Amino acid sequence: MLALAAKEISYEPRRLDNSKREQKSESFLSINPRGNVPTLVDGEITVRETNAILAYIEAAYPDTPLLGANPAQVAEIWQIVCEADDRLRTPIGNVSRPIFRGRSMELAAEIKEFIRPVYQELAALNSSLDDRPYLCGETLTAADIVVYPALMQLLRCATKDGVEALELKVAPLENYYPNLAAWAQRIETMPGYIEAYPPHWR
Ligand SMILES: N[C@@H](CCC(=O)N[C@@H](CS)C(=O)NCC(=O)O)C(=O)O
Repeated sequence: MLALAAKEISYEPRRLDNSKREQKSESFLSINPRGNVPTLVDGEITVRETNAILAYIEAAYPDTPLLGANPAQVAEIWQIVCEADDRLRTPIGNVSRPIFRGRSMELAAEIKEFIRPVYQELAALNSSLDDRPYLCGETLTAADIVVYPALMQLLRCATKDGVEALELKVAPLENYYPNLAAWAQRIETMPGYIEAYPPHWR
């Protein structure tokens, strides 16, 4: 949704409530047999997988490029997008899952272990913003679009009631990673941001 907002393409959001198993309903499985989100439906085309969706949007709507305007940019952006999968999205999922399931105290030691490699990535991303407003330069790209929700997921779980005791050392973001905090604010002022932010994340 952030990518569509950045390209100023209108869309109709559909939220599926996983707690009601809506992702596994017959009607959704007929669209995406894996029953996961995000899933994009554009006319006759259906695409699943975040990165495939980003690539499709770029190919179908090339104005306002998000995956680079020259080979060097393409390489830099894809590098961050791919690394974000392994080094941010997966470990942050491991940190947030037990917290969102209310098991933060019971699994405190594991959570602290899972978050360790994330600190290193966040420090590197924070430094990369010393001399640029966005992760790959002067404009928003898919790199920002992939990293931002992962970071929000981490902040949402780090600020959940009762989780302060774990001392996850990420919130408030400006205390730990000031460049990332300023960068997040930049993203949050873009047109279409509010509509793209999932309502159940508020
Ligand atoms: N690699 C996929 C991961 C998709 C994914 O795991 N989505 C989660 C929500 S963030 C989901 O739908 N989980 C429910 C399920 O897989 O049953 C992507 O990037 O799109």
